[in-house]
Amino acid sequence: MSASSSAPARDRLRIAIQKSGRLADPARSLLAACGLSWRQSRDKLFCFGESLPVDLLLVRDDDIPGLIADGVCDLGVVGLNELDEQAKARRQQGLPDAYQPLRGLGFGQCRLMIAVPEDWDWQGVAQLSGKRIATSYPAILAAWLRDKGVDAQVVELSGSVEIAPKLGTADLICDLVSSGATLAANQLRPVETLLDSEAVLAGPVHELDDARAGLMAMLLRRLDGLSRVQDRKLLMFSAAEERVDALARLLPDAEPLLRLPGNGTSVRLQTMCNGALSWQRLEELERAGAQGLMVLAVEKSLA
Ligand code: PRT
Ligand code: ZN
Repeated sequence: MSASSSAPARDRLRIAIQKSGRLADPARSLLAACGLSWRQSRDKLFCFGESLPVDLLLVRDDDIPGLIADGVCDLGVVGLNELDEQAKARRQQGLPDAYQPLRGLGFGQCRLMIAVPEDWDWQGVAQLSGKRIATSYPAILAAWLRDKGVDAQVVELSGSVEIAPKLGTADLICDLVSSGATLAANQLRPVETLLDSEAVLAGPVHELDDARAGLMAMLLRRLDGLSRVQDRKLLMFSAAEERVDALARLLPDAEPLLRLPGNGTSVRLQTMCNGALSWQRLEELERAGAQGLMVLAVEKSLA
């Protein structure tokens, strides 16, 4: 039986995103790139979908997994760190799984790491035994310590974790790191990674069984289309027939060259390339006989 079968059927999809913070703008931009647009409501917590029946709920990131678990929202954009923490906490309480990451979104990258005072002579995880570790991720940390067979004390803090060793409330910390500047500023050194995180689109563990299922499938397909074309470039040029093989050899990382009808003396060619095509590379192709080189960014794709 699906989880939603007891709930009234809904024909609008509801997505929770962060109201403000690191993931707020990229989440909105990504959904807009999927063709969604909204009428902003006055309280700015609920945005009514205009182009499609897909509404947005603007909330704190910590609330997103719970909103999906309760069926208030169907999808959410949230850090894998937050989703994993709440999933593990549910499991530790004996509750069933209620959400899952559906797609990695390629932004909000960071790592959940153990960091120790810089003056420690780091020998390995056994050194954590008997120590107090400050973190906002107690469930992930507890599971990791159990997995490593280390008996340490988890000190749960909701913020300012980096300052805990200086304040004497903990010996070391377990926190998110991106550039590493915050750790360095607090004389801490990252030594172990517990989780590589990024923003994910999270959804329920059970499939929806009303009109929302089609909307969700469409959204996922569009997201996949966007990630497929990310960093892809369409390269177009012309060349004399006898130069084509040499030019193809200069493009080993591209798809096979596609021939289009030319003007008799030359062939028109196109191919998809991954990553940036530098000026240097284009000049090299030109020297090998390519004419009228053109690089076009790919915006959308359906497979
Ligand atoms: O108000 P709300 O509860 O919604 O926001 P929040 O303050 O809880 O979250 P926010 O906006 O700070 O972060 C949202 C998500 O962004 C996190 O859950 C992560 O998935 C992701 N993210 C990516 C980060 C970082 N990078 C990050 N560097 N979240 C936090 N940090 C913090 C980290 O905790 C530490 O204090 O930045 C500091 C370290 O940064 P560096 O660059 O100095 O290493
Ligand atoms: Zn938060």
